[in-house]
Amino acid sequence: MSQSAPDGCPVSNLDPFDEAVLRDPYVHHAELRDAGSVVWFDKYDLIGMARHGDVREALSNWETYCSGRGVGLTDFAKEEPWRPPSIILEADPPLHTRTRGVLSRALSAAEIDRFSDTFRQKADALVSELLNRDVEGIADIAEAYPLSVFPDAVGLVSSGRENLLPYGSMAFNAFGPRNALFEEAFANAQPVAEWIGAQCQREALAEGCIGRNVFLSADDGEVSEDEAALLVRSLLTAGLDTTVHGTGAMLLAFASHPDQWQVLKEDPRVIRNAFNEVLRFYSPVQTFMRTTTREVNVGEVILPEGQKVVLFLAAANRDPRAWDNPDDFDVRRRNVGHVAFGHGIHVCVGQTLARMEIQALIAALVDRVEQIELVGHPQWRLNNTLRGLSQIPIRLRG
Ligand code: OVM
Repeated sequence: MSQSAPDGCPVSNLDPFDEAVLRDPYVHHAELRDAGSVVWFDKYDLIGMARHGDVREALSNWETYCSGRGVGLTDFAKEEPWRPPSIILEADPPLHTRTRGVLSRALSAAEIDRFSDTFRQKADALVSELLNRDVEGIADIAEAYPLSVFPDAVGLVSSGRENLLPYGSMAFNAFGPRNALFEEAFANAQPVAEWIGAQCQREALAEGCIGRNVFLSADDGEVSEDEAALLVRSLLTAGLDTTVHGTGAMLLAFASHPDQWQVLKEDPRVIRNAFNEVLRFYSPVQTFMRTTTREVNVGEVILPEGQKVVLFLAAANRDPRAWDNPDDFDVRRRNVGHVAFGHGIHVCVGQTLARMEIQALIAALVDRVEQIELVGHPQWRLNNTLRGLSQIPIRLRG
């Protein structure tokens, strides 16, 4: 575009948001890792990092790699964001420290535990209903199950919940360039964003639920009423498409690795590690970006201040420098250190809820299902940030 690569920096002509790349990223991720610690994307004046060690370092060093200028391609210091910035995701300390504290409390293990029995009951009921039938794994499970538990846990009204997935799709596409995927996601943006905005108000949320409880921090004076509403917006943005993609990835992983399903059947204590392996292996959130706050040396290359850096979480999670046989899906492997939930001060604040949801579903499946059988071809659903399926025809063989 206009800038040029920093001295000594390998250059890539790849468009990481090209549909062919999003569909089949692995060969490109390997090339990026092998090119060096950093790579320059000519098309976007963008630096990329794909090695596990470098991605972890950038995620750890929030003072140098900030989030307040946005965690997508748009530099909030230079261009208008598509919506008022998130005050947790797209913020740095000290603001982030305050808002993170509020959502940490609303999403603490003690709060989330209250939903544990309900999640398991919903999962058991769904599995019973679908057992030994041909099912469309994404619509019937990966979307249906999170939609049956998450909106209730947040405290949303019933009508209009169909806006949640389109809004998540908008938000995650908006981290990328203004390409066809972005345009498609935003084709009907206004009514979707309007509904979301209305559900973020205190009065819209059921008493005692996670969303409403965010406003307890407004009562305490920790955040303003408007800030509490923005934090509920974060829950609604980040809480559903992610678990849908995580659930879809779980189905794909076990449908294509039946031996690994047998490991779970034999020892359900492996479920937690297995879900981490699903996340490492598929990385539903493929990338997040940062912006440098100062000049910084990465190996031999000097990045200037104000440089956008895309962190390839998915590439880090399969970096052979960090993992033995990274392309093997192995539910027993030691997978701590994967960056599918990020790392550092911005590491997913909702992961306890996400884990409880999906592990309850896996446990229900392990109880009743001998094999998750693939009975047709999975179809990818492309998004500038998320990688997942639109369809996976399966049979839950009991
Ligand atoms: C937010 C948020 C947080 C995490 C992920 C995300 C769209 C959004 O605070 O709105 O993805």
